[in-house]
Amino acid sequence: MTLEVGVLGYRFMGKAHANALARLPMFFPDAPDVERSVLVGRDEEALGEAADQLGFAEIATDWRDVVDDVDVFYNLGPNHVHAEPSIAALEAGTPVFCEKPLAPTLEEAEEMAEAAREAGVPAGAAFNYRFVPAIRYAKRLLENGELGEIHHVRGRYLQDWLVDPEAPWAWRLDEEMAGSGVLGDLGAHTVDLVNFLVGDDDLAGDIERLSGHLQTFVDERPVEGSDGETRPVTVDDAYSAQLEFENGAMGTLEATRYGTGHKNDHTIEIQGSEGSLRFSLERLNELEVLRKDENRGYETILVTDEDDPYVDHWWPPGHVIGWEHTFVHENYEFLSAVAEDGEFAPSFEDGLAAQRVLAAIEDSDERGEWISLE
Ligand code: SOE
Repeated sequence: MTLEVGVLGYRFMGKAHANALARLPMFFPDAPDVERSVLVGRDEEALGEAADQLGFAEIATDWRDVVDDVDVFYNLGPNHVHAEPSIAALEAGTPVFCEKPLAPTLEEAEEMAEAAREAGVPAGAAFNYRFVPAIRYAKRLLENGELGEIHHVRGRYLQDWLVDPEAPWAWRLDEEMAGSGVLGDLGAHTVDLVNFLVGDDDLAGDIERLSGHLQTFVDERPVEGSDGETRPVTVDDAYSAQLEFENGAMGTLEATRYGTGHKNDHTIEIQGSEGSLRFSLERLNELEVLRKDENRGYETILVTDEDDPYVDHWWPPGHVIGWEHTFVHENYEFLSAVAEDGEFAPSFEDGLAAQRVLAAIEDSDERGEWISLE
């Protein structure tokens, strides 16, 4: 059986997922057969060019003509178009894979998760960093209890594309379209990784309460190609949060688009009673692990062996992989779940769980107090 995939969005994420779909038969021969069937967008000319480049058979300018017609619907559009098409697809019984954050607002994320529950078909949130081999390796160590009782979790995501006050306005800076700024764009990734890595009841458990702080450094930016026109920035440029987990562990999170010199620097650190670990996206083939009893500082583990997660699908041991491979891994898992009518994680429920944390951070910033999550 060949799964016909309809994809909404043909820019950055459209390309990342189209590349993943093209790689699957070559590197994951047990993946279901997939046809890049329809590419959806509004600008017919740009869409036609993108469809040729990304290998799609057809184009459509209205997602309504597509969601019922394909076997799988990918929603890779900007955040404000996540809810309506995804819900329509789910109501038509079509499995949906949606980019993060799940939605611009908590209300929409709740509606999407509800639609997924009712549809009973796979509904995936595309948190690609769960599919880094080193992150899977870290998860295995944590699940095996090798770090012991968890005390500290730190997540930091630094980019710098707004540090120049003249950097142009973009949809990601608009509350209507994006929902939030760096919080939803980068914070969502960190929150999801934290939930994934330590969220089990026998590790740190759920985030129970938090305090958050948001900041916008430049509140107006030039419109690219215009003659001096500007547009307001209506979202956060940076956020930080302090967390308390169910088991009493403490967490600190932050992200910024003003992290001068840092292009895509996502780091996670965890300290438990038996050891510590740290991961940096800039060195994604490595995991640093410190074991208390060995007392020799951090050991750098190259997660590039054939028995490491996903690695045997690629190159011989030691031949490193990169950012785009995480998309191949998540597409493999998601499409396999679709073909086998199985479960996929991160699901819309996981997307909603992250969204609850993001909303609480905003709420805490507005109210100037700690917020409890139910
Ligand atoms: C923003 O610059 C961005 O592209 C995010 O939207 C992605 O989710 C992140 O993986 C890289 O940075």
